Amino acid sequence: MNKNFKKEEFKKSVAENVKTLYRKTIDEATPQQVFQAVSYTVKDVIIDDWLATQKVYEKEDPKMVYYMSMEFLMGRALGNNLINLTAYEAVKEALDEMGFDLNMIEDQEPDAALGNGGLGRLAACFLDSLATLGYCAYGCGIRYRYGMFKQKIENGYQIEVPDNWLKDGNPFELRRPEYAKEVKFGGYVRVEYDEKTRRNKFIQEGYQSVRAIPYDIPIVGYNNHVVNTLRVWDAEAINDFQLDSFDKGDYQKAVEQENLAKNIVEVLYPNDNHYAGKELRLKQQYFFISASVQAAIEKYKKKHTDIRKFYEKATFQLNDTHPTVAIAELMRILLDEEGLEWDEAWEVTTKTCAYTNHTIMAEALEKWPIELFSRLLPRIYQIIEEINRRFVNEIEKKYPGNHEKMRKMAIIYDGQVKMAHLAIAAGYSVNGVAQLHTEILKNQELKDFYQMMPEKFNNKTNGITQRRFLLHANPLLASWVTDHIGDEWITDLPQIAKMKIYAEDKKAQQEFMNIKYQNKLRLAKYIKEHNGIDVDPRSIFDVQVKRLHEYKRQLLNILHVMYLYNKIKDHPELDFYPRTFIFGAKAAAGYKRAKQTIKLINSVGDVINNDRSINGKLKVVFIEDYRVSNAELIFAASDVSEQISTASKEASGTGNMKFMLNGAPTLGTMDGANVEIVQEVGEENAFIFGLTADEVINFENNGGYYPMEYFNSDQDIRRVLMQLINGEYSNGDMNMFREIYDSLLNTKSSDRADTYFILADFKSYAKAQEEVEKAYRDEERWAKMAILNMASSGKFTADRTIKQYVDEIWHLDHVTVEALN
Ligand code: 26M
Repeated sequence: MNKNFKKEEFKKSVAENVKTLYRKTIDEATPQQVFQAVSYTVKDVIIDDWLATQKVYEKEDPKMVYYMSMEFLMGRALGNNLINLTAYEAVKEALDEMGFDLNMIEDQEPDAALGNGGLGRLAACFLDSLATLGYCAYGCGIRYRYGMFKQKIENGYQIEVPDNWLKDGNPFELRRPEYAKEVKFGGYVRVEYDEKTRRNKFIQEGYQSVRAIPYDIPIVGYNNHVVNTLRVWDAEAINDFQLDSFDKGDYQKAVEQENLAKNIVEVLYPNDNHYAGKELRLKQQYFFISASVQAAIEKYKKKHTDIRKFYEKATFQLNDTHPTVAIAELMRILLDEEGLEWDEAWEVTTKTCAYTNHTIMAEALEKWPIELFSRLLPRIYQIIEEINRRFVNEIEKKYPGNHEKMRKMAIIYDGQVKMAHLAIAAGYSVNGVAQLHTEILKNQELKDFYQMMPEKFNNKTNGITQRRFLLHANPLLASWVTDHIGDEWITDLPQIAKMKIYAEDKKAQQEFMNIKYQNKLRLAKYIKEHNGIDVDPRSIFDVQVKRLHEYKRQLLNILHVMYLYNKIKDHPELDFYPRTFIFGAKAAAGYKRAKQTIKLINSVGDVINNDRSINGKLKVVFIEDYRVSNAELIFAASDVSEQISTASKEASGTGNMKFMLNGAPTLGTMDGANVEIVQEVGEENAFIFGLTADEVINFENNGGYYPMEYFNSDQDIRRVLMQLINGEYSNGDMNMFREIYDSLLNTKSSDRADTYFILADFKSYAKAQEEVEKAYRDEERWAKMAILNMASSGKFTADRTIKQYVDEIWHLDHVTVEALN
């Protein structure tokens, strides 16, 4: 418990804040106002540690990592900050005494949803681990005015509602206008010979520019006084409207710059694993990268004179290719502003930048048309051309006369700038995010690059923070674990293995199942409030929550629900164990098939949930607006973790780890980190089915997959598919789900039907689901499995992942911070 939290002082400070912020007494304040007041009080405490941390960094000058990411899916800050300050219980008590419930106050905070899904949430978990482990780290990102859209379900369809998350202000952020940077777009490059240096000078002219203003958000380490910084950039116009400007050209330009600034940070692109090639997206990328790289160089130069050693004190981790323009921006500053020679600048850059790959989905690869790229970033484009020229020379040297290699590996080819190729050519490290994924990168997707530069490639299996996803999300289970093995698991998750000895202990099994039941009641209440659906907390909570994507196969799940429903209707006498299928998923706004799948899930739910004849044995719930804050409730209450992607397609997955930590066995394919989960917990404690990655890749490369054969030869499959087009779930509308049906069977387009092997895996999935039911009926067996899952989750802490990044890639210095007083 944090000793800086004196209850009486805390209460006084909250009351004081309500007064100065809202001119109200505490009993007149709305819950939102109390949230704000409490947050400002907490921020006060954080600020002292934040200052102390910066002092230590000043003095010790450790090597630091800049984690560059278009996305940071932070979720709520208040509860997490209290947890990491070890002040949660004290504040809960203090608020109780004031007549407020901390949970209710936490619920006033909007999620900071500056991310889509896995990639953005991973960045958030990494920041938590970096601070907790005592490493100097900056998150660099964009302060989107609107984050991930809020999802409403109307008539079964997804409606996107803007996420105005800043409307009541963000109490934890700090605006830092004194560190503003200018970022330039467009215009042209004038080359001028400089007699003095005997070098060409490159001068960008006729450009538009915006002012990047940083906002700093504190990242509190767990119980160690370390507070790091997430720096997100806002955009402002440089020449605030000159109303007296009679120069028409100037006036026009002022308006344009105003608009540029306003548009750049307006909204997060809500695409997940899909690249659309939008100009504004490239503007966003260069905007925050240019500002971040300028700031990093400026910070280095405060203490150091030799820019050629920049990489000794700083490293840039590029979260996928989205921030890859950092490579060229660093080159630009080193060449044009610091006056280095090409080779010197290249050495610094290639020792500074490292790249993480998060996907093998072809449609996610960023390839910018050179017309767009060179128009928006003329100097950056020149630099990339030169990087490409030299890289192509390297390829030619290594593979003389092999035009094929050049064609496949060049950074600029076919009129496009290929960002992954740039990241690999210039990065000193290329990592995948789970063992299987890294092997696929090395042997399939990035084979040519691996053969040429094998030393760059490495794996860093993802992880999650147990502070948010167990300690905060599941207080009952967290206390139970602490009561048995002490609290060291909070910063040393592998210690949770000590719980293995309780897996067969009857009393412990009952306690575990009871905690799960309490959490299921909590979720059932949420579902009742939000969906109006009654769910039976004694039924199996079978949960699939993640972005909606065809490769994740929510469709396989709902088709199986349709199959079960048929079975129950045909055989009412069957002893069917009650199940609640819970879905949560946002579809990218323009992703038609994904949106149809949401409609299908809701339509199936409507029919099944309202069929009195099945006695509530089957329920289907679609949780609206799945996001970090309700995810915390959901993981804690889950019995079964659905991780059913087409093998080879899910790079890692991290939700799988959150379920495991909360004692939900995996029902899944041998994909991504599922493979390692099974390694840790044992096959007998997971439900594995489906094609392997090798089998999928083999079909993809050599053909031979014919989904129609399953349709022809399997009555159950045929019946379910026919129900997509016979109006069964659409009030007689035979067209509503026709496209889904076609996608599984018809090869109208050039694509193979059933791209994601749903029919191939259907029967083995159904079989695995039967195994789940059988296991669940045996309560002792189930409790044992669940406890073993939780107790085997030690590997999947982001603390381990970050240690590996530090030891094998970044080589950061460790710091410790003492409390100020
Ligand atoms: C690209 C272009 C334009 C707009 C948006 C994008 C884009 C945004 C997010 C592309 C991909 C994005 O995220 C991909 C992602 O979340 N990948 C997931 O990363 C996780 C963390 O490594 C893995 O666990 C998941 O398996 C992987 O799907």
